[in-house]
Amino acid sequence: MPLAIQAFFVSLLFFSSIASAAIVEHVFQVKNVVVKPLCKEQRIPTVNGSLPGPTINVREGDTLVVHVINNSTFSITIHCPWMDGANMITQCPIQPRNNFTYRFDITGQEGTLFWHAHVVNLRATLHGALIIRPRSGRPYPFPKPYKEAPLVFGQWWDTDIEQLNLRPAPICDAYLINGLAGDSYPCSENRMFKLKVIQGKTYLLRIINAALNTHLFFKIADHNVTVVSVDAAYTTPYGSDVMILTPGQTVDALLTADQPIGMYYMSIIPYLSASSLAPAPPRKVINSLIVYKGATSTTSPSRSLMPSQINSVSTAHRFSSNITSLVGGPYWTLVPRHVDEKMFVTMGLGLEQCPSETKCAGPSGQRITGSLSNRTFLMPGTISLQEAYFYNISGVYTDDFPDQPPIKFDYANFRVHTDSEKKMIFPERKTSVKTLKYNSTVEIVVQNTGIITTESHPMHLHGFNFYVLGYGFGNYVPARDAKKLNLVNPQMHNTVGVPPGGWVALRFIANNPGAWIFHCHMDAHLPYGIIMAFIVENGPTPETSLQPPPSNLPQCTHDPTIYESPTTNVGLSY
Ligand SMILES: [Cu+2]
Repeated sequence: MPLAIQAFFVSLLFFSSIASAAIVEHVFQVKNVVVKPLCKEQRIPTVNGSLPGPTINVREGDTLVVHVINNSTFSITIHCPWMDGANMITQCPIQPRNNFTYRFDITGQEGTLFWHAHVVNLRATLHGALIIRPRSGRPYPFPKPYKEAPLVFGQWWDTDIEQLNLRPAPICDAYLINGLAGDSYPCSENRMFKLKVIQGKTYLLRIINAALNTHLFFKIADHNVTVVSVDAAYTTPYGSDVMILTPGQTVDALLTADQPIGMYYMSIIPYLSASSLAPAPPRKVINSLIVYKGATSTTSPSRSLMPSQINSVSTAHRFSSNITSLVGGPYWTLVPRHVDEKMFVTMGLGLEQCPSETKCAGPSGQRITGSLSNRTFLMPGTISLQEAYFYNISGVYTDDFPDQPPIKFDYANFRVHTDSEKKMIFPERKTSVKTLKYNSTVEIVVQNTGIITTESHPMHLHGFNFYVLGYGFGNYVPARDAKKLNLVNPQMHNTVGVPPGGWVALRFIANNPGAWIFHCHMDAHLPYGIIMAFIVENGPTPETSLQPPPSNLPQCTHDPTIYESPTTNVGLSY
């Protein structure tokens, strides 16, 4: 069975009528090639034969055109109202031997994003950097770096990619930095990414966590970095010796080569916040290298002391909660004070009945699932959500996603005392959406539950950036926590890690008409259904209304086996 690949570009934010500075055109040939990051050769799908895939360089104001030619055995899609690439949300995937051209106006955003195939197995190898620089003549809001370097973190399974369509995904075999496993793994000791630097110069690292399922700490031996942008939104310069990136997050940071001439490890290590549910990969440090000009290779590189399991949660929280937006910087906007829609959404794992004659790996022999406000999202089967909305086709979804979970309980310290609490373990399976008026301000408090286990879930919203007004541990208590929210300089994100057993408060303006999903960016959790969708109604003008789909929008094949689980679909995402 061919797998459906979905290429989608995360969060195309604001569509404006400003004339484009340039048209940047790329051809993405999706084709299978043989690679050998560890000891065995593996055949993997790639874009243009490289892992990671090609870096796209644009300037703010440009139009990006990506011709996707699907020469693989997989089906594909990419993302913009009709090009969001969210499989079965805005379109059906591009089938093998078919093509589709995506067009995006890159406006109102600068920094680093990444394009990727959107579902479990294919994003593993189909991803790359999307770098948006200021339009010509406009400086960065920080000192100009001497050079720039993308650092793309990936996760590697030393197996046939088609074997990865499993639920849940097996433990990975390695992590890669710019496609290389480095000296922590067999057969790859001498293949390590090396960044050559000149003492005294400053470099802009464009760091992307393209791993499917793992938050990663990143640290450079003996060097501090200054974070200047997260998720392509400028930050107040923030000095740190360590950073955390959830799957899907990006960080731009300045590194000054201010140490004695030598070699220094740049390392990542997984941050595993779940308390014991799934077997964890061995905690191993994965290395790349900074090599100063003039360094001799006879001395061994300096190592970083990576966060240990014990202090990981506090280290991750310190980094995430200290990032603030660059007030008055490019594209900075005031936080809207008036809120039209207030939502309190519980998020976490749950169970569903194990089908008869099947063995399920979850607690009590059941199958693990997940939910938002006790609803497990059921992907539409035969037509995308956006087409169902646009053509007014009934029976595809219900417009009843609730503003509150069905009951109040001790969310973070879940224990079953009552029958209704027991029901919280077995969420309802439904394709339900919340409809928003154009330009309404939405506040969402996402509350992590302790059902099954607490874990940091990186929640990602398509179509919008959101302000992160606050993070906390335990239950969100409005009377106590609402007044502590940061309405002055909250950082904008498209992906945010909800602390294990804690909460985040988000706000966004629904100014992009269409169907948009809000989901956990750990691909292993997509089939769990930790997803919901918004439908943003049209605004008052044609420019603020959802346009008809392009005539060549890929159609569904009506082969339900392709769509029954989002794990079979991948998106190129930015
Ligand atoms: Cu998750």
